[in-house]
Amino acid sequence: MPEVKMKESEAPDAHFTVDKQNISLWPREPPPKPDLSPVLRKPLSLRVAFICLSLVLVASIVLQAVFYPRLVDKILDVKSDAQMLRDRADNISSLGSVLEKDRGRVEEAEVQIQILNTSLTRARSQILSLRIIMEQASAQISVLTRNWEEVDSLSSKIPELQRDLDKSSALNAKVRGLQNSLENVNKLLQRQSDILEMVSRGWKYFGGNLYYFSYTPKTWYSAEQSCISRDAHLTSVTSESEQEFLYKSADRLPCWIGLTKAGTEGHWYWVDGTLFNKEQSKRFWIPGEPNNTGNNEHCGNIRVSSLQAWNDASCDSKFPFICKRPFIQAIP
Ligand SMILES: [Ca+2]
Repeated sequence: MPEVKMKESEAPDAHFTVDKQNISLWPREPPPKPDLSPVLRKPLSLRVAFICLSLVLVASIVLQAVFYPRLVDKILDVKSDAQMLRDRADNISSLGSVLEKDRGRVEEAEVQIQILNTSLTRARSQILSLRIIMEQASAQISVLTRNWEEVDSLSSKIPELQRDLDKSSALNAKVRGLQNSLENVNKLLQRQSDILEMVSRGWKYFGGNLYYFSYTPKTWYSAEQSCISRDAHLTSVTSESEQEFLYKSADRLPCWIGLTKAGTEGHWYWVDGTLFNKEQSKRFWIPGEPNNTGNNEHCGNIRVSSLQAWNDASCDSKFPFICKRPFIQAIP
């Protein structure tokens, strides 16, 4: 220690000199710093370190004292926040399931929306169709309205038209009556014309039938063929007046008529299809006939000029013959 004091006392004082134009400050070299020994520096650094540690300790204690309650509060807050976050996480997971359900509902809603869109499209097309129909109906209503106006104007003329119509109806009735009369007259004229035309060709008219008297002798079968070629058959006889007409027209000549039993077992019949009435026909046979001479008399003729005129004869015999066909007026 005395050496240190001595060295501090031996340090030169500062002197300031002015030498002519030079100003100098001396000693020019700075005094050497005291060289503290490690022995002295070490305790000081320890104390400083100790003091620093103490200060840090005190500071930490103070800080703990000051901030501990706040820290505890913060921890509690953090815990409550964590609990809140956990609750929210639970809520989020429950929300996830809810969202999953909602997604299904949303998909169903989307399907229903598509169906609704399809329905709307159809409805829109139907509306368009209805609009077209409405326009057409409107046009038709316009036409009907114009027609109705015309009808309304014509309705005022109905009474006058009704009077004219009554007059014309009466006239029409008279005209129809005259037309019917004229038609009947025309039919009669046509009938007479047809009959006259047939008569001019050698036919005779009686009782609604036409008769053709052929005076060329033929066998019964050839006579029938000749009648068929005239669109007729050998005549049938169904009444006394017809019988009388025939025997008188035959002028006492024996003539074949359409009576035969050929092809049957003794049953007479008319070749033109008329039903043969055996009982009513008995009055037309010559007494004693039919006698079937030689078992070969299978055809009938008018032999005498009398109501009792029929005789059975051999079909191969040749006689004049009488054809008959119903008179059917030609349709004009
Ligand atoms: Ca006979």
